[in-house]
Amino acid sequence: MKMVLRWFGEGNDQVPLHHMKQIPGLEGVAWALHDIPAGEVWPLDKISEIRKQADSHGLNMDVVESVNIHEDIKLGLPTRDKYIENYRTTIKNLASAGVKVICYNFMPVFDWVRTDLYKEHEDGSTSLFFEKSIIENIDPMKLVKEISLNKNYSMPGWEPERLKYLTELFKQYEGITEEDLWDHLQYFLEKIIPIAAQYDIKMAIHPDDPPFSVFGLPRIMKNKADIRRLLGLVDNPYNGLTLCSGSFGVNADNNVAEMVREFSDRIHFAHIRNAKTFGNGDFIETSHRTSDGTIDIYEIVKALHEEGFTGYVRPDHGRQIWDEECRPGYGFYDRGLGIMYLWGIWDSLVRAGKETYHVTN
Ligand code: DNO
Ligand code: MN
Repeated sequence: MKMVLRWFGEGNDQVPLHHMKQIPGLEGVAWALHDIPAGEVWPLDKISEIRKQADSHGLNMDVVESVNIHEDIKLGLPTRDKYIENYRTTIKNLASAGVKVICYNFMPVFDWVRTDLYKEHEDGSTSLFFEKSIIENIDPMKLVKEISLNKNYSMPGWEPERLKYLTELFKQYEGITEEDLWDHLQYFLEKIIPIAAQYDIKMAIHPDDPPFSVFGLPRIMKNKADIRRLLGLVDNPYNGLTLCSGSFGVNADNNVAEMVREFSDRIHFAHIRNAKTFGNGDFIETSHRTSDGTIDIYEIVKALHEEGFTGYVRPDHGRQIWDEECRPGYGFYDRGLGIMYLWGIWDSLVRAGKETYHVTN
């Protein structure tokens, strides 16, 4: 596996690249042009600027996370063709900088959703927390108002500049079913995958986080059956998956290690993180260690190893520890610890494999 770390860009990330480079075995960054609005073309000069920054620190920029999809594409509006054309141009531009994988998601309106960004653990660390009953009882429009008053909420999708569009967006999604969303995803992929294949960039959809509907919005990337359907929409290796253990794994019916075994040849990128579930839909993100959460990280890494996985991996969200100032979910210290845990499992599997080989041969 090739280890990368999410990087929000110079001036936008609290961690300088030279610190990232000090993490053992880190090969690259999963980056994005966060200032380019969804739907617009990513310009070549900005991409080559990233190339220079990454190169000068000996890191690759093979993985982009994410090129976000304009809502008109998810909604299936006539204007989608223009945005899809822009997406195709962005793919070509990214190919010229050597990008290999594009992670994206097809979640309406929001990316990940949580109810507390700083939930305290017994040891004083904090992490992202999801309380299902709160989400079920929230009137999203009321929340929009509250956030507009106290501009202090930093979850993806709820950015202050986006609040004024949220009311309208919710209206637009009224009557859009999961089947509609599938049709819109198929339409998108049929236009995108041929160009991705031509330019040798693998598309890797990220699952819904959490893997169930929120605020009555349709969500279609929640479990094994959904992945099978996705891969069949356009049956081409360039149409693949970002296997996010923490997104799928908070539904106890999703056995993430089994998913790895079934879909390994179409997993282009893996996000690995743990969470502790409480059986009622609530969950809290924990350290990566298997015994700290409910998701069997050891089994997932073992499955990747046994499948001969050579794709990209990153530790996903981490806790906020050691009083670090960072964006929620993206503490450097805990993600660094996470990487070392993943390497620990991986290296011992590699070693055990070699030793077995010596014994039997
Ligand atoms: C959480 C993160 C996501 C991811 C996007 C990709 O699990 O990995 O926010 O970056 O969904 O589009
Ligand atoms: Mn993820």
